[in-house]
Amino acid sequence: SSLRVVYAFAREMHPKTTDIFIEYGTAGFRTKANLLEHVVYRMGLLAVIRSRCKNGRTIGMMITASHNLEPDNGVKLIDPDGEMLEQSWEEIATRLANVSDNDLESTTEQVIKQVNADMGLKASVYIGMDTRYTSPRLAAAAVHGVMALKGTAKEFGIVTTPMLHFCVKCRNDNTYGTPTEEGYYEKIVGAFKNIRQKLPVFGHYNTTLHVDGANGVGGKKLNIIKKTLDGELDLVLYNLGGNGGKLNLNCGADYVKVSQKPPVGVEPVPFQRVASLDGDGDRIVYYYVDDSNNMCLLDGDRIATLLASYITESLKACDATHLRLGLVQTAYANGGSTKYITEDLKVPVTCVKTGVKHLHHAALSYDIGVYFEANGHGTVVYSDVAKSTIAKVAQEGDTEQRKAAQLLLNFIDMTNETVGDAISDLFLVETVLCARGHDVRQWMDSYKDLPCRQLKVTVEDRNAIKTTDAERKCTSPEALQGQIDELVSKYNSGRAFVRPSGTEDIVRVYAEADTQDSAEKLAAEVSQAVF
Ligand code: NG1
Ligand code: ZN
Repeated sequence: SSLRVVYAFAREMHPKTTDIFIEYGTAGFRTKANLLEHVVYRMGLLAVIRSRCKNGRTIGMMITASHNLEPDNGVKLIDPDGEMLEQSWEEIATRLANVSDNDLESTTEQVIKQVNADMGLKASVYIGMDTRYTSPRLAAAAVHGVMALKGTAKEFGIVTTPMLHFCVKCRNDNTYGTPTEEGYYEKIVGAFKNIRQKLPVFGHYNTTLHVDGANGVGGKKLNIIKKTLDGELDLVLYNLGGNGGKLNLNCGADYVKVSQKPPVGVEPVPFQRVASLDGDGDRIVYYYVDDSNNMCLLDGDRIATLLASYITESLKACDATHLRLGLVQTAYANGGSTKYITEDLKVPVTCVKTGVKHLHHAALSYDIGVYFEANGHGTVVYSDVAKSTIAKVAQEGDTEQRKAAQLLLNFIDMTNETVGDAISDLFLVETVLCARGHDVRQWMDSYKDLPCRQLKVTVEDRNAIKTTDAERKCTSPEALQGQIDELVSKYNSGRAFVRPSGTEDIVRVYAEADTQDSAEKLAAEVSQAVF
């Protein structure tokens, strides 16, 4: 059959050169770039099968390893509504990625049967990549995979991960926008410009924003956007990938969040507002240094509370408080933020397992769901009921209500609801700070974070660690949770947990306590217990 030729081609062009088992984890497949070519080719095959299962709707494939260093790369699939690949397909992806070249043909046939794909249908796959030097080669393997099963591949070249999610969503639902990079700017940046016409700059808000681009794609795209802004926001960009700057090395959102240090390349100026993106533009954290050069981090928890409190106020102004707003966090959320959300904002909180797909899913159960990982990955999702309610107020409310509702509609347009998006989140944060006339200190004043520390521990088999209760409790090895409880009990406001990373071959340890010293000590002691 013609498929025979396809599999022979795969063996020749994209052979499996490693026996190392690879798993579709928290963020797709991610490992050293030179171990990925056959995996990406096979994901091209799978994307076509998935598209046919979805009646020919478009599927996305993003080549990126996000915040990992340059030698790594990865691939993840995007479902038709712009969401992460449905969880039940992760096992299928893992199976297809790991079979030998000889078994690729029979396994592919099995998968097609299992998912009941009609291979006579058309299939469409959108492919994007980050700035890594290994990405073009992998994107080519993706195209080969798609073509092998007679799907149509469209390459977007270098785009942020959220831009590709956006384009996939638009392609399958044209009410959401135009499925191009320009369409993305039009909707998101356009909404920001609209809002700025309605909100005068006042108070302590300053239109200058400094941004660390992690030497990745996000900074490059902001550089394009910067040229279209007209005083609404003055972007000063750093770490754009030139001058030998290395991707994510001592810069970017993950570095800033985990090390709690400013990135290289950005001069620390007291109380200057800085945003730091990650390598593929789906995460953002803010920070400033105070006059004693202390690092003050405004992380994902901080962004989530800012957005949730602003939307709550807007709903009041629209007289639409019956819409249920909720916030979704993970175990990494700072205890200080959770307390503030429940006790002061009086917004319900759900805690779920690490990984945006879990947060996104939980957020959908509210009329308006705000979700953020502490590391700065998150967004807001609005149900159809929420959107139509607000749209109705914008038409039929009294003058003040109409004004508030129109502003909120622009705010919704500015939101990339498909997935956490550093660029969209940046505009959301800037809008709230501007609306309130706030600077970074006033933003920071809303609540106090508990001092915390995250550590990585290398162990022989990280998957020996099993967890439950949204990863806050450890069930295996059996004695470990008892040891952690005992260590935690020695500290005021102590909390700690461990879990195997889904993206690196390590175990992550998190600890918080009433002082930085105690948090450091607790994290070190728990690491000892793991090791
Ligand atoms: P792992 O490596 O599973 O902890 C990390 C982040 C996740 C998520 C993914 C994907 C932490 C503690 N973990 O997952 O939140 O963003 O990467 O990028 O930040
Ligand atoms: Zn990322």
